[in-house]
Amino acid sequence: MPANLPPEYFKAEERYLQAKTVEEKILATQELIRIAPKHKGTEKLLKVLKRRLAKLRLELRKQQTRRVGGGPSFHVKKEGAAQVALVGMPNSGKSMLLRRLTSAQPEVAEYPFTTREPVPGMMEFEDVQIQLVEVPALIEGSNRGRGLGAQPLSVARNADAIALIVDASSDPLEQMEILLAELEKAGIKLNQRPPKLSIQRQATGGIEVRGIRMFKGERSELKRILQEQRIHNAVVIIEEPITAEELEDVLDESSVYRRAITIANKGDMAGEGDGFEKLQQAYGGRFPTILVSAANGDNLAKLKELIFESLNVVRVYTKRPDEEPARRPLVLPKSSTVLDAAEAIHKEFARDLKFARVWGSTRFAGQQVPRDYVLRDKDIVEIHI
Ligand SMILES: Nc1nc2c(ncn2[C@@H]2O[C@H](COP(=O)(O)OP(=O)(O)OP(=O)(O)O)[C@@H](O)[C@H]2O)c(=O)[nH]1
Ligand SMILES: [Mg+2]
Repeated sequence: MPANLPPEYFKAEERYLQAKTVEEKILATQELIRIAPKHKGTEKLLKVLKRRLAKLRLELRKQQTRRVGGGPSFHVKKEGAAQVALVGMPNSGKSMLLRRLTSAQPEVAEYPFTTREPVPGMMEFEDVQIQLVEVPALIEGSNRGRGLGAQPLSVARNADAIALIVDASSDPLEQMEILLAELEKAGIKLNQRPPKLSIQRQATGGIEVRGIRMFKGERSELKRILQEQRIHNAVVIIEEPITAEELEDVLDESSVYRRAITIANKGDMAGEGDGFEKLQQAYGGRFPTILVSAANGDNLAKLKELIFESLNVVRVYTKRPDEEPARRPLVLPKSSTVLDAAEAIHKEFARDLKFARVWGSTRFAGQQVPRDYVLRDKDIVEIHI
């Protein structure tokens, strides 16, 4: 069967051939996979592309480990409780914000692309440290190598959460649309969650599927997708409706799911009708949005709080019986249990855990709780082994 590839496909292929870095090759290959029509005639092609993508990812991982401690790199080593990428178009004020929120001192200037490499800085929020990284500017077409190329996107992809920065004084809605389109093309999904699905690999027994009714496609297609990922023996549990495409996305890791907020900067210059309201209306439901000014400091305390909230974590102070609680909290994903906290300290702690006492979210101070007790922000937990 002929593949009937659309003209965009050949353009993307050209970009792949021109790509100089592994990151750019990855993005181009992802785009090829997205563009290629999905039918019998393109099955082989898709297989080749996916294999190429897997190889490129491996290469990138190797490069990144090699680069640690080496020369200049786009990969920013994570420090602190989490890494948040500041992503925006040129001149939106990313550097000025970073200077305000951390002790980093990137150059601030009125010409575009002042920042050409990612700049990390540590933000203190109460008793946690959150790493912010200014990502070099995105523009329409970054994904295809325009502007500073696709490397900024790979930095964003690597962060734990994303802050979208727009200039509130010049059509923030349009900037937002461009940013979202670029991130989407790079497979970065914001404030969405991956479909609920679990795959338990087995040594033998072929493929067993539970919840097949929720797969919106042919059974043979499901098999093909699993085989392409070299999954031959597994129990697949589908817990909510999923299409073939979504399944492919989840499996080939081309999609990452990140939490995100919107920071509308230059609030000092934004007048009525400059578009902040429209931005709120269009995207406020999907992204917590805040109007700030890096120049005069407006709303920055609130912003720090919003950044912390965007991480969806809790702080937990562990203690031993008859001792004071730790000064620095453990930072754990929301809905972590006592057992998760014990595990974060040490594997053995988790293994030997008998019970815990909690101060904070419990009805009584120091109440005894079981190991599956869900901890809340600022709980103190005393582990008994
Ligand atoms: N009025 C006003 N100007 C700002 C604010 N934040 C930044 N600027 C100005 O906007 C320009 C760009 O600021 P930068 O912080 O360099 O912007 P950037 O997003 O880092 O730019 P690139 O690194 O080039 O992508 C500078 O002239 C800043 O003085 C703000 O809150 N209010
Ligand atoms: Mg900058």
